[in-house]
Parts: sequence; C-alpha cells; structure tokens
Amino acid sequence: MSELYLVTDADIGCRAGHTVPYVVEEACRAGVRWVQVREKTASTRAFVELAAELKRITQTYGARLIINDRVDVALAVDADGVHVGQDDMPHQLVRKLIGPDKILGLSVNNLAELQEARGTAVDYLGVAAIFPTATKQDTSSLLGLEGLRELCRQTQLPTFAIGGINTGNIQDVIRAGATGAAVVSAICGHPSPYEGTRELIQLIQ
Ligand code: TZP
Ligand code: MG
Repeated sequence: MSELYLVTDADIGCRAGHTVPYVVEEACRAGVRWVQVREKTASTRAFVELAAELKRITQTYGARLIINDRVDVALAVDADGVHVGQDDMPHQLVRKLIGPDKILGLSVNNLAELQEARGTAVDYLGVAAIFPTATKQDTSSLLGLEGLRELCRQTQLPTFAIGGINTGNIQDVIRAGATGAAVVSAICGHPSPYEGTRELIQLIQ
C-alpha cells in the first residue's frame, strides 16, 4: 500500500484559516502516518513549542513526526526523525548526531544526488520537485513523471515524490514507482484538511 506524507507549511495553513496543529490532527485523524514539520521563519523557541505539540498529536495517532532541517529541535522533542536537503547539514553528520535508531530522510533532485546517497545510512528519499509548485520557490529543474520513474528505478530506498502533487496526479506518481507521495498545499491549503487527506489516501490505496 502506498503512503501519504504530510509536510506542513504555516503560511498555507493560515491562508485557509487553520493552524498547523489543527491541520496535523485532522490529517492524522484521516489516516496520515508521516508528518514533517517544516518551519522556515519561526524562532527556535516557537519551532520547539510547535514540534512538542505535534509530537503529542502524532503519538496519539501512531504517526511519525519528522523535523525538517533542525537536528536540535528533533532531539529536543524526541521526534521520530529528521529530513534534510542538499544545502542542509550533510546527512552523514545528521546520522552521527541522531544515532542509529531515528529516521533520516534526504531530498534528492537528480540522479547525481541519488548516486551520492548510495550506501549511506539514509532511510528514505524525498524526490523533488515532480510538478510545478507555488509552495517552494527554490525548486531546481522539474523531474516530471519520467524523471521520477528513472530515479525510482535506480534505488532500493523508499521514495516519496513531492512537488505539485494533488488528487489529479497522485496516482500517476505512484504508478511511476514512488513508494508514496508527500504534499503540502493539497492538505494544508484544503478547506477541510480531513477531507483532503481522505481523498488522497483513497486514490493511492
Ligand atoms: N520540496 C520540494 S517541492 C516542495 C518541497 C517542500 C513543496 C511541495 O508543496 P506542494 O504544495 O505539495 O506542491
Ligand atoms: Mg532543508
């Protein structure tokens, strides 16, 4: 069964009049079991407080809580893992800091970055960006379904496709070989995060 992965964005949630904890709880209630908290503008204090609150929520539903970029925040709240990109702390150092038992996710944007991740202690790959998205400004060239298919063919690691995924294309990314799909706006920007999540899960079950 394919998996749905929620990545949070406070701005998009706020646009829909929702807080991040509300969106996360609704998505968990609807069946999401992967939640990544991604805070680009919050103070460290606010990030830790939010992460602690999300830890309580995700634990209640048996979902994993992954922290974007910040190893210190992940350790402080005993999150399930950390997700880093190519410009963040090198994943080998992240593994050293978080120990062998936490989950480590790495974003890859092309085959060269995939090669570099081979034989390392990364647990899953975020594969980005598949389609155009307004959520992240600095996405490098788009992979499209063909690029995603090629990348998935060349790795044994679980792959979560991200970037512009919605109800109209989520089945295509699974058919292209991704283990799961990660979304921001399809859930955070949905008038009902619960309904938005249900629709996406039903499409990939
Ligand atoms: N990384 C690559 S694309 C992206 C991230 C965090 C944003 C995806 O957002 P959306 O709204 O699901 O297109
Ligand atoms: Mg990052």
